[in-house]
Amino acid sequence: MIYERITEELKERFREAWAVAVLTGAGVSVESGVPTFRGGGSAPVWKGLPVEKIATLEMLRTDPVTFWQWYAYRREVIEEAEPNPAHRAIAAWERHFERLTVITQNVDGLHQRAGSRNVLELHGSLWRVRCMRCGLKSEDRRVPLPEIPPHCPACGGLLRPDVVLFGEAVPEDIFSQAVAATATCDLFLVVGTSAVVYPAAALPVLAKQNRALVIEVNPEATPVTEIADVTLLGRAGEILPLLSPPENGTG
Ligand code: BV8
Ligand code: ZN
Repeated sequence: MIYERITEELKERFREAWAVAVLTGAGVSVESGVPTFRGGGSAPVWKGLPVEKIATLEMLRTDPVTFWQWYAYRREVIEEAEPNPAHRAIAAWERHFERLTVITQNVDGLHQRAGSRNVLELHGSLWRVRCMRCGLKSEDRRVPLPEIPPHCPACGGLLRPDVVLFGEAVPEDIFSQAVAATATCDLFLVVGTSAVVYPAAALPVLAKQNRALVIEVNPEATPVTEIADVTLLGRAGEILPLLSPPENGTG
């Protein structure tokens, strides 16, 4: 059901929720200046390559320079980015609801920077790297990187971002926590995702099956729109603050 605006009844139902899960995608970071991946289709993200091509092990192996140029570029953009009102609204909601779980497909760390504490990073983090030879995993916030592609300080092996590339499994423990939060929430928000990437895109369906109230926030319709109870067409940075319960808990 596509709503053009937020009704008092919707705000009431939102406020009354007990356990909330929020699935976010690249759209929640657009107003922080971080580009999305598809813009509705399968837009090229780097040198004419779509994300499905460049965010793969095959690309990392065959052309590590191009692969890492894209990730280095994103690290530079994200380092400059600030959490926007959408990230901050979601962080504030942690104080209002009994339980709130952020399930994000984003690797930018902006939810944590906005103050969210309960964040499940389904696709990993751009700020962690992993050595492909010795497996050493570490936080790496160097911008710019000293070399492209970067190498392991311990063994000199090739580093990769600690993200889930296409064809790789989402970490089992993280995904099972996301499934548990989705299956037990009474309010499921889907914010800023084109909902085409699995297994994340299966979560709104699971929320619906568990009879949660499913609210989508996106300027465009997506596959979730068909199953959502309410789709609020608009930008997350504008809409989420309007949904927020009053901070002082009254009303
Ligand atoms: C796997 C890397 C198997 C990190 C990414 C069925 C079942 C299982 C798998 C598949 C399946 N069918 C196909 C697959 C394969 C594949 C897949 O889903 N392909 C798709 C394209 C069809 N899935 C996988 O490969 C997954 N792995 O299944 O492995 C396996 C299983 C067991 C054991 C071994 C192997 C891995 C998926 C993760 C891939 N990695 N990224 C990184 O560098 O970021 S996914 C990539 O797309 C991004 O990371 C991003 O997280 C993700 C989703 O994109 P969105 O976040 O939705 O962004 P997008 O640009 O698409 O949309 C933005 C939206 O925002 C738009 O709707 C726009 O309207 C909206 N918007 C714009 N402005 C605003 C806004 N919204 C609000 N406010 C605004 N202002
Ligand atoms: Zn190493």
